[in-house]
Amino acid sequence: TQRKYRADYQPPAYLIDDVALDFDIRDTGTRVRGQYQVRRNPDAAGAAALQLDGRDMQLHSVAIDGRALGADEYELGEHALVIAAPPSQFSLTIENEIDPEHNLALEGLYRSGDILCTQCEATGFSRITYFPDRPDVMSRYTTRIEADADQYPVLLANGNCVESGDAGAGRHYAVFEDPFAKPCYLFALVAGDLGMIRDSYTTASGREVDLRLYTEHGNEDQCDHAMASLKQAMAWDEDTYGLEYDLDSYVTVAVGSFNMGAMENKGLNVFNTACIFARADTATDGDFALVRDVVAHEYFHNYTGNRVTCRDWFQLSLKEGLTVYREHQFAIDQGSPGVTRIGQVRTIREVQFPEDGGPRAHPVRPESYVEMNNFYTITVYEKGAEVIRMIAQMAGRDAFLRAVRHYLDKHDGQAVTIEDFVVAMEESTGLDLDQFRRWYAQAGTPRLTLTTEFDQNQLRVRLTQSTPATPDQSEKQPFDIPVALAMFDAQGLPVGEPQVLRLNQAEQQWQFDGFDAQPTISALRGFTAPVKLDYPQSDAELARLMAFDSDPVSRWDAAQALYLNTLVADARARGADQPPAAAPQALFDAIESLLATPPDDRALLAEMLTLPSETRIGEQFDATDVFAVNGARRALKQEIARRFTGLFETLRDAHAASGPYVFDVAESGRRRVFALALDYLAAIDAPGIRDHALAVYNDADNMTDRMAALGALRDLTGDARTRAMTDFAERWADYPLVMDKWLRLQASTRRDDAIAQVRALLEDARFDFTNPNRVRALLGGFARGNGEAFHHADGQGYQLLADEILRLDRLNPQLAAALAGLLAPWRRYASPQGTAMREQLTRLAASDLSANTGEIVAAGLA
Ligand code: DPP
Ligand code: ZN
Repeated sequence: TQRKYRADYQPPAYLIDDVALDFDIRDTGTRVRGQYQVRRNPDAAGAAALQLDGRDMQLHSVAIDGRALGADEYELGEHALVIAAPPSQFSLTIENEIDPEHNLALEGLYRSGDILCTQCEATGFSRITYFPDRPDVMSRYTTRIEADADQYPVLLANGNCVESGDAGAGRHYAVFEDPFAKPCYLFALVAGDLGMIRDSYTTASGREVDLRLYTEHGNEDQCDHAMASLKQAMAWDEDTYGLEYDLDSYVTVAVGSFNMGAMENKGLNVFNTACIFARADTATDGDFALVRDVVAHEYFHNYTGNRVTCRDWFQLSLKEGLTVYREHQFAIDQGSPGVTRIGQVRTIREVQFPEDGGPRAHPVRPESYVEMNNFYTITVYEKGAEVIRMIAQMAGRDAFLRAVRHYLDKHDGQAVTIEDFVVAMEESTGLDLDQFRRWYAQAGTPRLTLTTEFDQNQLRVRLTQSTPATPDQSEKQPFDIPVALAMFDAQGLPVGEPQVLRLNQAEQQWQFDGFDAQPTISALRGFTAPVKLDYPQSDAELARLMAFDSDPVSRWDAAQALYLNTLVADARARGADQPPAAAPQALFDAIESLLATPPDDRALLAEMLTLPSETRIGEQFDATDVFAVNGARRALKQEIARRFTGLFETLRDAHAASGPYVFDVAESGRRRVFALALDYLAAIDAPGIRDHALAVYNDADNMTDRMAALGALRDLTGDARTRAMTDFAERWADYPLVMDKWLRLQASTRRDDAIAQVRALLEDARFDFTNPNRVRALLGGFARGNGEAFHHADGQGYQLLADEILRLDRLNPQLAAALAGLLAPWRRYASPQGTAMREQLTRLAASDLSANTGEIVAAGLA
């Protein structure tokens, strides 16, 4: 495998206008016959060889215009079939055989339970047949599927079913035509014995769209929320962007084994069941929101991704950044905008910033890769969405929506680049995005400092920026950064209008006049840019913003800063073996007044009372001392719980369920406060909390409250925990996704023998190494959710993870590589942890690794 560079892009030498695929599905293997109408690309210069990508399959024949080629007329390698000098226009026929039954990589055609399904993005199509597996070759597809009628009563492919019938010998067939030209990564095929729910949607212009959602029989009653979400998303895209669905049917299939969350194949989405199933008793509020947002995300891809797609994979953020942004706005419009935005900000800070500050830092538009699957990252997706959000903020809402329409109209049916998108934005909005483009090109999180001077009724605000070096980029140019700012007086009343400062040099200064007294500044309000802001504010100022700031994100952020001041000081003291640093009275006063006059939005209250995560605290250090950080966080949580025990009990009782489960903003906010109160009380093992939590567990009519109870009991010893956990495992034994919650809880339980516990679960019949959801629940739950065991000083947690990465890499390299990413940022950890992590990376590097995992390990060791 070779490293590919963005700068090396060449247009395809040949284009394929029409593709006819024929799948003959048998127990012993699937035969694929592809017929392609090929022509020389008039825009391509240079060599005229036709390169067809393909791997892990058996080639039967190659024919040009009906004439079979001899083995000396093409070159067959491990990853490609090359025809040196074909005619300038011809019909190419390829016959080959694949083995979906043994495809555990979950790319190409594979089996998930009773279902045969495909996953082609990024380059899975070349595991189905020989084809130019690149998104800038767009073709119209006709797909014929033939299979056993009993085993596979349902046959599906992209587009409209134009023919179906009996194929003799107990077999049947169906033919599909997709009228839209598409890249092969959007191809999909499904065959199985499936249950279905059905609905319909009438578009703004009055067209009727048939909506179907398939899943294995018996799960239909977990699909209603996904279907309702799809209709919400369709309406939202019409109302917001004026975009109407363009086919007669929209089909979704949920499968249990899937590497990603979901896939936006044209007209035939394939989803991980984890992003479809949601029933009150099996799914939490968080699951309901996830399903809603992923369903919307894949739907939004129909325009931003499918109608206008990427020229090459370096441009992935063209479709993902924009679609995540659209998904974010959709989620915000579903209610509780502030809290929804807080969740987005948390993801950037807790997941994207660590990536951007670690060995895998890369620009939103990467310059090179070995394995594309390693670049479906939080940077390409979420930072990419923040970049779009900055453009939208600079343009203003209506101008931005118009600009997106201009982009889609201009490039409809094309495979384009991020540069094309930015040009379209400039053309339509009139913005000058010349310097702004650096957000796509430079990796790393800009660090801003803000300082003020107040003198004679005049305020001077000084901002500086600098961006640390990242792999392959030592020098950084200044970014163009919108920094929103508001000011408040001592009573918390706004002074003047909120401003958006545009910081585009290394250092800039602004002057504001006419103050009676020095105002309190609320900076980077709403998180207007994905940057770290260093602006030391006094506890009193933070408490004031926490109480009065009109922006909920800023109120929450002020609370976070107040907590962080204490937590960082305490972690620093603990790391240096000094006595713990105590929290200031201002912090407890702020909590007290928050509890006395809580915001109407209950979810905001819960957010404001939640301490920054260990990751966020760790981010404040060059090298994290995990135990000092965990110790500081636990101590502050317990101190808050001790001081406010009575108030938390009141809060809990006032927020207990009083009727049947409903998923909406008010009710899920109430449940969050309830769970938070339980969690604080459990942190000090408050009298009666165990029995109370067990009663909540037993009486709940929904999974959100059940998980709140289990979460509270998780680290407590004794009978209540055992009874609840045992009941849970019995009750949900037949629900794999619910059992993932159980695996995750077990793996994240703080106990001395946590590692032995995880090793035992790896052998448990309820675990399945070939299923990515199980692996993420158990190993992800352990490595991300059980810091003290994973980072145990003896290094056994790292060794366990490395053992499993090696085992998994032979089955599912994509998933193994994702797990290896947990060891790669070893430099971010103080020793002995950092050194022990590196040892496991070195051990991995000495093994025979897949290209996927090899790339991650090499980056970690570089
Ligand atoms: N399925 C993934 C997503 O929608 C990759 N396209 O983001
Ligand atoms: Zn996407």
